[in-house]
Amino acid sequence: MKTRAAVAWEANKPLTIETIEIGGPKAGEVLVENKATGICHTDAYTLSGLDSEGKFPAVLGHEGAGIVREVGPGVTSVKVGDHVIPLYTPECRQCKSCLSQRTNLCTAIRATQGQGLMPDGTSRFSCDGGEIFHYMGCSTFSNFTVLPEIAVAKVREDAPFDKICYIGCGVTTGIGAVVYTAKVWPGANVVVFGLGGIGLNVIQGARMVGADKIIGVDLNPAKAEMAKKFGMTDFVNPDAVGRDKVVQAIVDLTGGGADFSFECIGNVHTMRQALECCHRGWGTSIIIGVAPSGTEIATRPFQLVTGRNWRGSAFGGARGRTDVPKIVDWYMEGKINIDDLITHTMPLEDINQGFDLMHEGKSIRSVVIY
Ligand code: NAD
Ligand code: DAO
Ligand code: ZN
Repeated sequence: MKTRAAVAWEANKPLTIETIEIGGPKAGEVLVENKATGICHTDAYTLSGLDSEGKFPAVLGHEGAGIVREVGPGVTSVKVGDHVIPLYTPECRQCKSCLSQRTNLCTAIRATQGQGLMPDGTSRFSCDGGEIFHYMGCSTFSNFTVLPEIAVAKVREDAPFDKICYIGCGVTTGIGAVVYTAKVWPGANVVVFGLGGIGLNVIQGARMVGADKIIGVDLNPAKAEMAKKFGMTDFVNPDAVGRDKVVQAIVDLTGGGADFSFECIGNVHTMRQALECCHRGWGTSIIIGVAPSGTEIATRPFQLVTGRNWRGSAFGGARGRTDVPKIVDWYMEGKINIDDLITHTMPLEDINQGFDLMHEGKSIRSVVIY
Protein backbone atom coordinates (compact mmCIF):
# COMPACT_ATOMS: atom_id res chain seq x y z
CA MET A 1 0.00 0.00 0.00
CA LYS A 2 0.99 3.67 -0.10
CA THR A 3 1.58 6.06 2.77
CA ARG A 4 2.42 9.72 3.22
CA ALA A 5 5.76 10.23 4.90
CA ALA A 6 8.40 12.86 5.59
CA VAL A 7 11.55 11.39 4.07
CA ALA A 8 15.13 12.27 5.06
CA TRP A 9 16.92 11.71 1.75
CA GLU A 10 20.32 12.84 3.01
CA ALA A 11 21.99 14.45 6.01
CA ASN A 12 21.46 18.13 6.68
CA LYS A 13 18.67 18.58 4.14
CA PRO A 14 15.05 19.37 5.03
CA LEU A 15 12.62 16.44 5.02
CA THR A 16 10.36 16.20 1.98
CA ILE A 17 6.77 14.97 2.03
CA GLU A 18 6.34 11.99 -0.26
CA THR A 19 3.88 9.25 -1.05
CA ILE A 20 5.91 6.08 -0.60
CA GLU A 21 5.28 2.32 -0.66
CA ILE A 22 4.94 0.34 2.56
CA GLY A 23 4.85 -3.46 2.64
CA GLY A 24 2.34 -5.24 4.88
CA PRO A 25 3.24 -6.81 8.22
CA LYS A 26 5.12 -10.11 8.14
CA ALA A 27 5.05 -12.77 10.90
CA GLY A 28 5.11 -11.17 14.34
CA GLU A 29 4.63 -7.67 12.92
CA VAL A 30 1.82 -5.12 12.95
CA LEU A 31 0.83 -2.25 10.64
CA VAL A 32 0.15 0.91 12.66
CA GLU A 33 -1.57 4.08 11.49
CA ASN A 34 0.28 6.87 13.29
CA LYS A 35 -2.06 9.58 14.54
CA ALA A 36 0.57 11.89 16.03
CA THR A 37 4.33 12.10 16.47
CA GLY A 38 6.65 14.29 18.49
CA ILE A 39 9.81 15.79 17.02
CA CYS A 40 12.81 15.10 19.27
CA HIS A 41 16.43 16.25 19.40
CA THR A 42 17.49 12.71 18.52
CA ASP A 43 15.72 12.98 15.15
CA ALA A 44 17.60 16.25 14.55
CA TYR A 45 20.89 14.67 15.65
CA THR A 46 20.48 11.86 13.13
CA LEU A 47 19.39 14.29 10.41
CA SER A 48 22.53 16.35 11.09
CA GLY A 49 24.68 13.40 9.96
CA LEU A 50 26.56 13.12 13.28
CA ASP A 51 24.81 9.88 14.32
CA SER A 52 27.15 7.01 13.46
CA GLU A 53 24.13 4.67 13.21
CA GLY A 54 22.19 7.12 10.99
CA LYS A 55 21.35 5.78 7.52
CA PHE A 56 19.80 7.57 4.55
CA PRO A 57 17.33 7.71 2.95
CA ALA A 58 15.18 7.08 6.01
CA VAL A 59 11.84 7.78 7.59
CA LEU A 60 12.81 9.31 10.94
CA GLY A 61 10.59 9.79 14.02
CA HIS A 62 10.38 7.67 17.16
CA GLU A 63 7.79 9.37 19.39
CA GLY A 64 4.40 8.30 18.07
CA ALA A 65 0.95 7.04 18.93
CA GLY A 66 -1.55 5.35 16.66
CA ILE A 67 -3.90 2.48 15.90
CA VAL A 68 -3.15 -1.10 14.81
CA ARG A 69 -4.66 -1.54 11.33
CA GLU A 70 -3.37 -5.01 10.37
CA VAL A 71 -1.56 -7.85 12.13
CA GLY A 72 0.81 -10.38 10.58
CA PRO A 73 0.76 -14.15 11.16
CA GLY A 74 1.32 -15.25 14.75
CA VAL A 75 0.65 -11.91 16.41
CA THR A 76 -1.05 -12.53 19.75
CA SER A 77 -0.48 -9.53 22.02
CA VAL A 78 -2.40 -6.88 20.02
CA LYS A 79 -5.32 -6.86 17.59
CA VAL A 80 -6.70 -4.60 14.87
CA GLY A 81 -8.12 -1.43 16.43
CA ASP A 82 -5.85 -1.41 19.49
CA HIS A 83 -4.29 1.93 20.39
CA VAL A 84 -0.52 1.68 20.69
CA ILE A 85 2.68 3.61 21.33
CA PRO A 86 5.69 2.44 19.24
CA LEU A 87 8.72 1.45 21.32
CA TYR A 88 12.30 2.15 20.25
CA THR A 89 13.23 0.05 23.28
CA PRO A 90 11.16 -3.11 22.73
CA GLU A 91 10.26 -5.69 25.37
CA CYS A 92 10.33 -9.29 24.11
CA ARG A 93 10.09 -10.84 27.61
CA GLN A 94 12.22 -13.75 26.39
CA CYS A 95 15.81 -12.54 25.86
CA LYS A 96 18.46 -12.74 28.58
CA SER A 97 18.06 -9.03 29.35
CA CYS A 98 14.27 -9.12 29.62
CA LEU A 99 14.33 -12.29 31.73
CA SER A 100 16.94 -10.80 34.06
CA GLN A 101 14.42 -8.19 35.28
CA ARG A 102 17.53 -5.99 35.80
CA THR A 103 17.37 -3.89 32.63
CA ASN A 104 14.94 -2.59 30.04
CA LEU A 105 17.50 -2.98 27.23
CA CYS A 106 15.88 -5.86 25.35
CA THR A 107 18.27 -7.36 22.79
CA ALA A 108 15.76 -9.29 20.65
CA ILE A 109 15.89 -6.98 17.59
CA ARG A 110 18.80 -4.68 18.49
CA ALA A 111 21.06 -5.65 15.57
CA THR A 112 18.58 -5.10 12.73
CA GLN A 113 17.01 -2.04 14.38
CA GLY A 114 20.41 -0.35 14.43
CA GLN A 115 20.74 -1.04 10.69
CA GLY A 116 17.41 0.59 9.88
CA LEU A 117 15.82 -2.74 9.05
CA MET A 118 13.01 -4.98 10.29
CA PRO A 119 14.00 -8.17 12.16
CA ASP A 120 14.07 -10.23 8.93
CA GLY A 121 16.79 -7.92 7.59
CA THR A 122 14.64 -6.08 5.03
CA SER A 123 12.91 -2.70 4.87
CA ARG A 124 9.15 -2.31 4.42
CA PHE A 125 9.56 1.21 2.95
CA SER A 126 10.44 2.03 -0.65
CA CYS A 127 10.03 4.86 -3.15
CA ASP A 128 10.21 4.40 -6.93
CA GLY A 129 11.81 1.00 -6.34
CA GLY A 130 14.54 2.33 -4.05
CA GLU A 131 14.81 1.13 -0.44
CA ILE A 132 14.13 3.57 2.40
CA PHE A 133 15.42 2.71 5.88
CA HIS A 134 13.43 2.48 9.12
CA TYR A 135 14.59 4.55 12.10
CA MET A 136 14.93 3.42 15.73
CA GLY A 137 12.49 0.68 14.80
CA CYS A 138 9.65 3.23 14.74
CA SER A 139 9.64 5.63 11.73
CA THR A 140 6.78 7.69 13.11
CA PHE A 141 7.21 10.41 10.48
CA SER A 142 5.16 8.12 8.22
CA ASN A 143 1.37 8.01 8.45
CA PHE A 144 1.60 4.19 8.35
CA THR A 145 4.50 2.19 9.75
CA VAL A 146 5.31 -1.45 10.43
CA LEU A 147 6.61 -2.62 13.81
CA PRO A 148 7.35 -5.94 15.50
CA GLU A 149 4.60 -6.68 18.04
CA ILE A 150 7.27 -6.67 20.79
CA ALA A 151 7.83 -2.99 19.92
CA VAL A 152 4.34 -1.64 20.62
CA ALA A 153 2.75 -0.84 23.97
CA LYS A 154 -1.03 -1.27 24.02
CA VAL A 155 -2.62 1.72 25.76
CA ARG A 156 -6.11 2.80 26.83
CA GLU A 157 -8.37 4.10 24.06
CA ASP A 158 -9.56 7.31 25.73
CA ALA A 159 -6.06 8.82 25.82
CA PRO A 160 -5.47 11.59 23.20
CA PHE A 161 -2.86 10.65 20.59
CA ASP A 162 -1.54 14.21 20.26
CA LYS A 163 -0.48 14.17 23.93
CA ILE A 164 0.48 10.56 24.66
CA CYS A 165 2.83 10.38 21.68
CA TYR A 166 5.29 12.28 23.92
CA ILE A 167 5.28 9.24 26.26
CA GLY A 168 7.00 7.39 23.39
CA CYS A 169 10.26 9.14 24.36
CA GLY A 170 10.61 12.36 26.39
CA VAL A 171 8.06 11.81 29.15
CA THR A 172 9.10 8.22 29.84
CA THR A 173 12.80 9.05 29.63
CA GLY A 174 12.51 11.75 32.31
CA ILE A 175 9.87 10.35 34.66
CA GLY A 176 11.11 6.78 34.23
CA ALA A 177 14.66 7.77 35.21
CA VAL A 178 13.25 8.95 38.55
CA VAL A 179 10.83 6.10 39.16
CA TYR A 180 12.47 3.05 37.55
CA THR A 181 16.21 3.80 37.34
CA ALA A 182 16.92 5.92 40.44
CA LYS A 183 13.91 4.88 42.53
CA VAL A 184 13.90 8.31 44.19
CA TRP A 185 12.38 8.15 47.66
CA PRO A 186 9.94 10.61 49.24
CA GLY A 187 11.87 13.40 50.96
CA ALA A 188 14.97 13.03 48.77
CA ASN A 189 16.92 16.06 47.52
CA VAL A 190 17.14 16.00 43.74
CA VAL A 191 19.23 18.05 41.30
CA VAL A 192 18.40 18.30 37.60
CA PHE A 193 21.04 19.58 35.15
CA GLY A 194 19.32 20.91 32.00
CA LEU A 195 15.72 22.11 31.99
CA GLY A 196 14.68 21.09 28.48
CA GLY A 197 12.01 18.56 27.57
CA ILE A 198 13.81 15.74 29.42
CA GLY A 199 14.79 17.74 32.52
CA LEU A 200 11.25 19.05 33.01
CA ASN A 201 9.97 15.48 33.00
CA VAL A 202 12.59 14.50 35.58
CA ILE A 203 11.35 17.40 37.70
CA GLN A 204 7.72 16.37 37.50
CA GLY A 205 8.69 12.75 38.21
CA ALA A 206 10.57 13.89 41.32
CA ARG A 207 7.56 15.90 42.45
CA MET A 208 5.26 12.93 41.82
CA VAL A 209 7.29 10.63 44.09
CA GLY A 210 7.46 13.25 46.84
CA ALA A 211 11.01 14.61 46.58
CA ASP A 212 11.81 17.45 48.99
CA LYS A 213 14.16 19.94 47.30
CA ILE A 214 14.19 19.81 43.50
CA ILE A 215 17.05 22.00 42.28
CA GLY A 216 17.28 22.92 38.60
CA VAL A 217 20.54 23.97 36.89
CA ASP A 218 20.48 25.71 33.51
CA LEU A 219 22.52 28.37 31.72
CA ASN A 220 19.29 29.86 30.38
CA PRO A 221 17.41 31.66 33.18
CA ALA A 222 14.29 31.78 30.98
CA LYS A 223 13.91 28.03 31.65
CA ALA A 224 13.26 28.59 35.34
CA GLU A 225 9.65 29.72 35.07
CA MET A 226 8.37 26.57 33.40
CA ALA A 227 10.54 24.41 35.67
CA LYS A 228 8.92 25.98 38.76
CA LYS A 229 5.50 25.12 37.34
CA PHE A 230 6.61 21.49 37.11
CA GLY A 231 7.97 21.33 40.68
CA MET A 232 11.44 22.93 40.78
CA THR A 233 12.01 24.48 44.22
CA ASP A 234 15.42 26.16 43.65
CA PHE A 235 17.29 27.37 40.57
CA VAL A 236 21.04 27.54 40.04
CA ASN A 237 22.33 29.63 37.13
CA PRO A 238 25.98 28.59 36.57
CA ASP A 239 26.80 32.07 35.24
CA ALA A 240 25.39 33.70 38.39
CA VAL A 241 27.20 31.48 40.95
CA GLY A 242 30.31 30.96 38.78
CA ARG A 243 30.62 27.98 36.44
CA ASP A 244 33.32 26.41 38.66
CA LYS A 245 31.21 26.87 41.80
CA VAL A 246 28.08 24.97 40.76
CA VAL A 247 29.00 21.91 42.84
CA GLN A 248 29.60 23.99 45.97
CA ALA A 249 26.34 25.89 45.43
CA ILE A 250 24.41 22.61 45.35
CA VAL A 251 26.26 21.14 48.34
CA ASP A 252 25.31 24.29 50.28
CA LEU A 253 21.67 24.21 49.16
CA THR A 254 21.27 20.53 50.12
CA GLY A 255 23.17 20.59 53.40
CA GLY A 256 25.93 18.27 52.17
CA GLY A 257 25.01 17.06 48.70
CA ALA A 258 22.18 15.67 46.60
CA ASP A 259 20.62 12.28 47.18
CA PHE A 260 20.10 12.08 43.42
CA SER A 261 21.24 14.12 40.43
CA PHE A 262 20.19 13.76 36.80
CA GLU A 263 22.25 15.00 33.86
CA CYS A 264 19.84 15.97 31.07
CA ILE A 265 22.17 17.99 28.82
CA GLY A 266 24.63 15.58 27.18
CA ASN A 267 27.76 17.49 28.26
CA VAL A 268 30.67 15.62 29.87
CA HIS A 269 31.57 18.61 32.08
CA THR A 270 28.09 18.85 33.59
CA MET A 271 28.12 15.06 33.98
CA ARG A 272 31.15 15.49 36.26
CA GLN A 273 29.43 18.28 38.21
CA ALA A 274 26.31 16.13 38.54
CA LEU A 275 28.35 13.31 40.11
CA GLU A 276 30.41 15.53 42.38
CA CYS A 277 27.40 17.43 43.80
CA CYS A 278 26.04 14.14 45.17
CA HIS A 279 26.15 13.34 48.87
CA ARG A 280 29.20 11.51 50.15
CA GLY A 281 28.40 7.89 51.01
CA TRP A 282 25.25 7.37 48.96
CA GLY A 283 24.44 10.10 46.40
CA THR A 284 23.61 8.70 42.97
CA SER A 285 23.99 10.52 39.67
CA ILE A 286 22.04 9.35 36.65
CA ILE A 287 23.31 10.21 33.17
CA ILE A 288 20.42 10.70 30.74
CA GLY A 289 22.01 13.17 28.29
CA VAL A 290 23.70 11.69 25.22
CA ALA A 291 27.15 13.24 24.81
CA PRO A 292 28.76 13.74 21.36
CA SER A 293 30.39 10.55 20.08
CA GLY A 294 34.04 10.22 21.04
CA THR A 295 33.78 12.25 24.26
CA GLU A 296 34.68 10.75 27.66
CA ILE A 297 33.67 11.41 31.26
CA ALA A 298 36.17 12.05 34.07
CA THR A 299 36.23 12.36 37.85
CA ARG A 300 38.68 11.57 40.61
CA PRO A 301 38.16 7.89 41.56
CA PHE A 302 38.02 8.97 45.21
CA GLN A 303 34.56 10.39 44.43
CA LEU A 304 33.40 6.79 43.92
CA VAL A 305 35.51 5.35 46.72
CA THR A 306 33.69 7.68 49.06
CA GLY A 307 30.33 6.34 48.04
CA ARG A 308 28.98 8.39 45.18
CA ASN A 309 27.43 6.31 42.40
CA TRP A 310 27.39 6.91 38.66
CA ARG A 311 24.65 5.30 36.57
CA GLY A 312 22.90 5.78 33.25
CA SER A 313 19.34 5.51 32.07
CA ALA A 314 17.92 4.74 28.61
CA PHE A 315 14.21 5.29 27.98
CA GLY A 316 13.89 5.91 31.70
CA GLY A 317 14.63 2.29 32.52
CA ALA A 318 11.03 1.61 31.48
CA ARG A 319 10.02 -1.82 30.19
CA GLY A 320 7.98 -0.54 27.29
CA ARG A 321 5.04 -2.92 27.06
CA THR A 322 4.71 -3.14 30.85
CA ASP A 323 5.39 0.42 32.01
CA VAL A 324 4.28 2.73 29.15
CA PRO A 325 0.55 1.91 29.65
CA LYS A 326 0.97 2.84 33.34
CA ILE A 327 2.47 6.21 32.40
CA VAL A 328 -0.50 6.82 30.09
CA ASP A 329 -2.72 6.13 33.11
CA TRP A 330 -0.75 8.65 35.22
CA TYR A 331 -1.41 11.26 32.54
CA MET A 332 -5.11 10.44 32.31
CA GLU A 333 -5.39 10.53 36.12
CA GLY A 334 -3.83 14.01 36.22
CA LYS A 335 -0.68 12.84 38.05
CA ILE A 336 1.60 14.21 35.32
CA ASN A 337 1.31 17.21 33.02
CA ILE A 338 1.99 16.71 29.33
CA ASP A 339 -0.26 19.38 27.85
CA ASP A 340 1.93 22.34 28.87
CA LEU A 341 5.03 20.69 27.40
CA ILE A 342 3.51 20.46 23.94
CA THR A 343 4.06 24.02 22.83
CA HIS A 344 3.39 23.62 19.08
CA THR A 345 1.35 21.34 16.79
CA MET A 346 1.41 21.17 12.99
CA PRO A 347 0.41 19.00 10.02
CA LEU A 348 3.01 16.70 8.44
CA GLU A 349 3.52 19.22 5.60
CA ASP A 350 5.02 21.67 8.14
CA ILE A 351 7.30 19.21 9.92
CA ASN A 352 10.44 21.17 9.00
CA GLN A 353 9.02 24.13 10.95
CA GLY A 354 8.97 21.85 14.00
CA PHE A 355 12.71 21.24 13.54
CA ASP A 356 13.30 24.99 13.14
CA LEU A 357 11.39 25.79 16.37
CA MET A 358 13.50 23.21 18.22
CA HIS A 359 16.80 24.58 16.87
CA GLU A 360 15.75 28.13 17.74
CA GLY A 361 14.89 27.01 21.31
CA LYS A 362 11.31 28.27 20.84
CA SER A 363 9.55 24.96 21.55
CA ILE A 364 9.66 22.34 24.26
CA ARG A 365 7.88 19.81 22.08
CA SER A 366 6.34 20.15 18.63
CA VAL A 367 3.84 17.46 17.67
CA VAL A 368 2.79 16.55 14.13
CA ILE A 369 -0.87 15.56 13.90
CA TYR A 370 -1.76 13.33 10.93
P1 NAD B 1 17.21 20.39 25.41
O1 NAD B 1 18.23 20.95 24.49
O2 NAD B 1 15.79 20.75 25.24
O3 NAD B 1 17.61 20.81 26.91
C1 NAD B 1 18.92 20.96 27.35
C2 NAD B 1 18.98 22.11 28.37
O4 NAD B 1 20.30 22.17 28.89
C3 NAD B 1 18.66 23.48 27.80
O5 NAD B 1 17.67 24.11 28.58
C4 NAD B 1 20.00 24.24 27.88
O6 NAD B 1 19.83 25.62 28.15
C5 NAD B 1 20.68 23.53 29.03
N1 NAD B 1 22.15 23.57 28.99
C6 NAD B 1 22.97 23.42 27.92
N2 NAD B 1 24.26 23.47 28.30
C7 NAD B 1 24.26 23.65 29.62
C8 NAD B 1 25.30 23.77 30.61
N3 NAD B 1 26.59 23.68 30.28
N4 NAD B 1 24.94 23.95 31.90
C9 NAD B 1 23.62 24.04 32.25
N5 NAD B 1 22.61 23.94 31.37
C10 NAD B 1 22.92 23.74 30.08
O7 NAD B 1 17.41 18.80 25.38
P2 NAD B 1 16.38 17.64 25.81
O8 NAD B 1 15.43 17.35 24.72
O9 NAD B 1 15.84 17.95 27.15
O10 NAD B 1 17.39 16.39 25.89
C11 NAD B 1 18.40 16.36 26.86
C12 NAD B 1 19.38 15.21 26.59
O11 NAD B 1 18.72 13.95 26.79
C13 NAD B 1 19.94 15.16 25.17
O12 NAD B 1 21.32 14.86 25.25
C14 NAD B 1 19.18 14.00 24.54
O13 NAD B 1 19.92 13.40 23.50
C15 NAD B 1 19.07 13.09 25.73
N6 NAD B 1 18.07 12.00 25.64
C16 NAD B 1 18.38 10.85 26.28
C17 NAD B 1 17.48 9.79 26.27
C18 NAD B 1 17.81 8.54 27.02
O14 NAD B 1 17.05 7.59 26.91
N7 NAD B 1 18.90 8.50 27.78
C19 NAD B 1 16.26 9.90 25.60
C20 NAD B 1 15.96 11.12 24.98
C21 NAD B 1 16.87 12.16 24.99
O1 DAO C 1 20.10 -1.58 23.56
O2 DAO C 1 22.07 -0.98 22.99
C1 DAO C 1 20.87 -0.74 23.11
C2 DAO C 1 20.36 0.59 22.60
C3 DAO C 1 19.34 1.17 23.47
C4 DAO C 1 18.87 2.46 22.94
C5 DAO C 1 18.61 3.43 24.02
C6 DAO C 1 18.60 4.80 23.51
C7 DAO C 1 18.95 5.79 24.56
C8 DAO C 1 19.21 7.17 24.18
C9 DAO C 1 18.97 7.61 22.79
C10 DAO C 1 18.06 8.75 22.71
C11 DAO C 1 16.70 8.30 22.34
C12 DAO C 1 15.78 9.25 21.82
ZN1 ZN D 1 14.03 -8.84 25.31
